[in-house]
Amino acid sequence: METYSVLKDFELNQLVYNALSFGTAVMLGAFVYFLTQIKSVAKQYQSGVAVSAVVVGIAGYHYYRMWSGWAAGIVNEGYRYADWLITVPLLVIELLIVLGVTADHRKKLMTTLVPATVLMIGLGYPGETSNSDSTKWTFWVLSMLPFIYILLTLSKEMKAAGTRETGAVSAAIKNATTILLLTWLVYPIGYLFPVIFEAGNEGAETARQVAYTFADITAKALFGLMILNIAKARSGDSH
Ligand code: RET
Repeated sequence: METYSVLKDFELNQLVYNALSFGTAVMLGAFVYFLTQIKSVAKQYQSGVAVSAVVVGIAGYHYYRMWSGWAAGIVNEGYRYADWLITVPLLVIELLIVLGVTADHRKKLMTTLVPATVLMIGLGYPGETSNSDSTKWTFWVLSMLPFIYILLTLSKEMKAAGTRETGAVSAAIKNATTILLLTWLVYPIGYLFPVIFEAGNEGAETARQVAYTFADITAKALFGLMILNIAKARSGDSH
């Protein structure tokens, strides 16, 4: 049987293949775990944990498709961007549920933050799939505008929630803030690897795929655990 590989270098091709397989396994494992945890928190935070489960469930499907595509010698960035388009707004929503912002304020935040996430991902896609450095830079700059807005808004809300709360809740919010800010920064950097190194560089392509996979695992599964921590700490307070 003829085999196809995306990258000519066997080791690099295998590294990406393994990373995508690992991503699939972690997302599906996290999906099952979050499902078992929904009932472990107080009622008003259960939807936050449920959203975490939805996020890793959707990601598990997309990682499976990316991994099996890669195995067949095909790269389809559409899966990654479709995944982000659905899961990034959901991550913002799950965060706002457990931060304890008032319903009114949450609604207001969501009407600007959700469109901003859609804009950020939508503007990234044409650059990601282009081979031209100038096109990549143009869409990077455009996508950075909603990105900066989102990060500033979320870190302001998380900081406010961290000082509003005390003890375990405040500590759990601070941990989640650190994870969110650090991992989200990986994306605009990973996107630039093929621009920084010359186009078609296999090392750059490997680094981009591995960076995105690592960031996705952290931003979805590890962040989901942080959300669960906040919800559990809050449930302890109210019981
Ligand atoms: C792109 C394009 C280049 C500029 C920027 C980007 C940002 C992407 C981000 C993605 C976050 C994804 C998450 C997924 C987890 O489920 C689109 C790469 C700023 C921030 C958190």
